[in-house]
Amino acid sequence: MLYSIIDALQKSAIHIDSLLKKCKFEYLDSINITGDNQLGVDVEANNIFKEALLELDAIKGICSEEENEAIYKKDSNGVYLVAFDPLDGSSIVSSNLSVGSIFGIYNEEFCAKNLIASGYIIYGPRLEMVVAQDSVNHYVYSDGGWRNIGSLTLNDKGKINSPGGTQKNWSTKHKILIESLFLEGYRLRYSGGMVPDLHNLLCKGGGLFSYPSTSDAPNGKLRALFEIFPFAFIFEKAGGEAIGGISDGSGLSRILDLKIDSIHQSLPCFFGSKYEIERVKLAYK
Ligand code: P6P
Repeated sequence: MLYSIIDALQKSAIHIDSLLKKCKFEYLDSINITGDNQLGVDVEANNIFKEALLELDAIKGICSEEENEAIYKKDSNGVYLVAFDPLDGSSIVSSNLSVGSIFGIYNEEFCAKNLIASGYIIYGPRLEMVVAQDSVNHYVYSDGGWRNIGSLTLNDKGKINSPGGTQKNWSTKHKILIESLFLEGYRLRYSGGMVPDLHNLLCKGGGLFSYPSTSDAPNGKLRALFEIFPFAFIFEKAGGEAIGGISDGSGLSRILDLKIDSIHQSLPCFFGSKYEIERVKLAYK
């Protein structure tokens, strides 16, 4: 049953990749529920995933960054729910930087503990897809077909520091943490696209990606259900860790233990190799 979902996502990816090559990057008058401006291709990508998924018997419902509410099928025998960000990073697509789609497959309920598989598609020089279940499988689309090119794993310690958020709005402890990694020789790799930035960590053995609580975004910016939970699942399956939430003095929590109150809720988040996540835990204790 999961195969039919992955197959639908792979077919959608090919369609969206060809859309992106058509350079349709005009902004619409609309904004989505989290206040992001919408490109025409954002809405088209959303419709492609929505149609492809809702026609599957396995699907009970979906929710999308571009939809105000979750959509549940009437009289469905399906048990799977898919939460997706149809085109993440569309603000950088006009600069011809890589962007992506993110998805999480939930069993019966949209909550972290019911996440059974997740992944992303990256629209870059190559069209690629990563799917995590028991392991993290890496696929490339070439010569008209998807090919499994291996699995992605994280070293216990990496070399990349990928710090998100407006730096002047970082807390002092966050500034000290990020600076301390650079002083240890970590390399700055940050494009402003969550998918390519996290894919880079997964391909290059690890490090730290952070989007913390900031004075202008106390709950962070990235959305739990269709961005953070899927990547937390991927990073844990790749041998790393993912922590976040609001540090109420007791420190940060494992992301996949967190509960959310609304489908568009954002969370402060940290994804990385074990050594770097340990440094975050100490900094935020
Ligand atoms: P900032 C893109 O708009 C996005 O949602 C993620 O893809 C990315 O990680 C983040 O925002 C970048 O945000 O505030 O660093 O520009």
